[in-house]
Amino acid sequence: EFNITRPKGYTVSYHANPEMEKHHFGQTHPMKPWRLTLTKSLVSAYGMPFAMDNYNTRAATYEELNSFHASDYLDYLASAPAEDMPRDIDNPDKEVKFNLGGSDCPLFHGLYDYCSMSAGGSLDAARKICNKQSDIAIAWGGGLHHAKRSEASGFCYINDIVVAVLQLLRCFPRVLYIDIDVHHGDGVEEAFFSTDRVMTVSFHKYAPEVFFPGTGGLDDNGPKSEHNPGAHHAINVPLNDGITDEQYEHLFQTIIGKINEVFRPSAIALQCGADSLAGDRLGRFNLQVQGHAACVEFCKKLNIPMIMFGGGGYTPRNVARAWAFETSIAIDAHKKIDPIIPQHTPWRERFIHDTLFPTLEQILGEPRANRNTQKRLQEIVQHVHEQLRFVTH
Ligand code: V1S
Ligand code: CA
Ligand code: ZN
Repeated sequence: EFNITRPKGYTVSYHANPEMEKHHFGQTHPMKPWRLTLTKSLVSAYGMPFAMDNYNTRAATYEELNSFHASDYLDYLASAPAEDMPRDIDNPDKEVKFNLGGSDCPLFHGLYDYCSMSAGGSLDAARKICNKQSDIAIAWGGGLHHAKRSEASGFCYINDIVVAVLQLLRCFPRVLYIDIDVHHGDGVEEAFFSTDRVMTVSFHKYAPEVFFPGTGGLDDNGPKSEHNPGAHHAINVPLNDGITDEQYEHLFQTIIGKINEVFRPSAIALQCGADSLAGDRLGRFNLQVQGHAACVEFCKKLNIPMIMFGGGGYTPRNVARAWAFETSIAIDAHKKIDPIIPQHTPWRERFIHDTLFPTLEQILGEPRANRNTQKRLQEIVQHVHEQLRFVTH
């Protein structure tokens, strides 16, 4: 039934753990780990697992998480009582200090297991890339780019990306981090502020004060202190509401193409947050699955070992569409898969005429007004080119 075969000449690995998907942030919280189940079921319905090495992800160890995170933070995360448990009267300030227990980063049952499994998948992916057992490693359960060394932030508790990139740095001289989540990849940017071995690039909606996390302006390129090798190695692409596929693809290809020439990365870490799609519950862009996926395809064509992480994405069926289609790009099957979603998937029973590429009217809702002028996008490209003049390798 499926004519999906292993790609010729390279290996793709898929890292997931069905246990992760059973965790709940709470009824009204936008982050729904079951979107990972939906993604996996769509990937399987298309027969894609036949074309990849499939690994059941383990939990990262305390020592592995400790490669980036502070011990007192990890200790508290491991022991923190769930929301409905009695509070620890000896530690009233710890939740505040670590930004835990608010509405963005609630303390839920199994939190530590959830975090360590997310990081375990990303770390396994990095190890497969390091020892050349895979050329593209997929970890949709990772991509939690806001977590800091000693602080949870924006639905992220453990920064699996930083942990994975630290692993990549053991085997590769330079790593390029690219972030297409609608939010600024602040945690990853900050973690590598003082090294020239990692260049971070985030495309995001930017409106300080009103849109989370409020950082990532065009001029924020890493601390410009005199002896900081990391200066000019943080690239930010601040965008307005309603950006289209055409504009985004052009911007992405121009900027990433140039960075590839100048920085010459030996590995790529690509955060594929799907909240940059049109119709996302938190996002503001007009990207279609095709436009989002074009970024993945562009990176793949650079022929550099790559990890693909998940991230945000709050309209679960669109998240599954994007990540399943991007998995098909990784295995080079995207030109032959049928856009009509196959029979036998749980969702096909309810949505008989569903396709991978819904038209705006079908599901994504009214497009947003596009607030991105060509003039502004040109200025952004210009500024990035100026930053890259400082980069020599
Ligand atoms: N935008 C947004 C948003 N929505 C929520 C939220 C809504 C309902 C809930 F029950 C709980 C939280 N929080 C936010 C943002 C955080 C966005 C994180 C994005 C994560 C990622 O996609 O980049 C990667 C996985 N938080 C805020 O805007 C902060 C507040 C300032 C306002 C909202 N309240 C709930 C908390 C404080
Ligand atoms: Ca981003
Ligand atoms: Zn996001």
